[in-house]
Amino acid sequence: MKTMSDLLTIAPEVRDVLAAGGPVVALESTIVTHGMPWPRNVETAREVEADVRAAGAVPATIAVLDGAIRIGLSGQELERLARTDHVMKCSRADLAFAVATGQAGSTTVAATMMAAEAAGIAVFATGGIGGVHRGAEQSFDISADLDELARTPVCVVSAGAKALLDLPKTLEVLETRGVPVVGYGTDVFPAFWSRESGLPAPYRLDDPQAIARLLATRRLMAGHGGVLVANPVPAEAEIPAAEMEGYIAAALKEADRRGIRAKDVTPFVLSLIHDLTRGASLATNIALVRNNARLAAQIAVALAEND
Ligand code: PSU
Repeated sequence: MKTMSDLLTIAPEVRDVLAAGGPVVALESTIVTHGMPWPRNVETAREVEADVRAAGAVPATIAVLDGAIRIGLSGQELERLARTDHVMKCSRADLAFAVATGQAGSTTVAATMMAAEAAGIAVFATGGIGGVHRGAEQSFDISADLDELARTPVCVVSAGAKALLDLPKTLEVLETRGVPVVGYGTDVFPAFWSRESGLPAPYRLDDPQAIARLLATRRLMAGHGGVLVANPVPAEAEIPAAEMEGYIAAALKEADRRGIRAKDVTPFVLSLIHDLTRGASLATNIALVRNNARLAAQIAVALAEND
């Protein structure tokens, strides 16, 4: 019987490390195609892969190319994705479509979790997850990332959820859907560009070994889903929440005025905030992604040592 594994093309290095039970970190590609401008997108993707290696794990950037879900990309493939306009942003709803039609697709947190699970990768680093959008009571716009965290057993290392979202409602949905949310070295849920959202983090753990123990424990529970690790951006790179809020409000207003909806909202707002902050938000975004990649690698190493 064929399964999702048959749709995967796993890079030889990643396959070998997985077969030996070694540490691998999954990385998403929507941040490359829809989250950052060229050429900082490809430069960051390379830096993030190097950060994972420096911490002792193997990176596996995930995307759809030529009708296959690719687990681990070459430098050239990464560049092709980063340069190409009109790459499909693939969430859960889009992944099969991109594969079946042979279109190039980048994977969001949700789709990267699906692919990572099928490949046997337990730890994944991103920037910030999608969540409940502001005004969701009208628009019903809730990221598929939350449902995926509820169902798919992968640990997602993030700087929280993007601050352009409704963070209290995002935490509420995570709790309802049974997703453990762990602040890394903090009692406060971070807000992506800012270290603090003002909301309590449901749990706190202070070292990668403790997170690995949580993952190993949860793995024993049937039907369990993912774990969200919320890792605050390094202090020297943060933009305080009070300062960000003005830019976020202005960008959301402009998105609404232009009728931007659904999966186009996040990329549009990120890019406008980049312009409004004259590039400062991008520098912060890069710092937090790299910080998450390092922590994810440490967790993957601790998990491999546990097994
Ligand atoms: N982290 C970033 N930049 C991004 C993303 C994460 O620093 O662009 C992407 C992830 O792929 C995440 C997506 O799944 O944004 C959320 O999109 P939406 O709000 O449309 O679900």
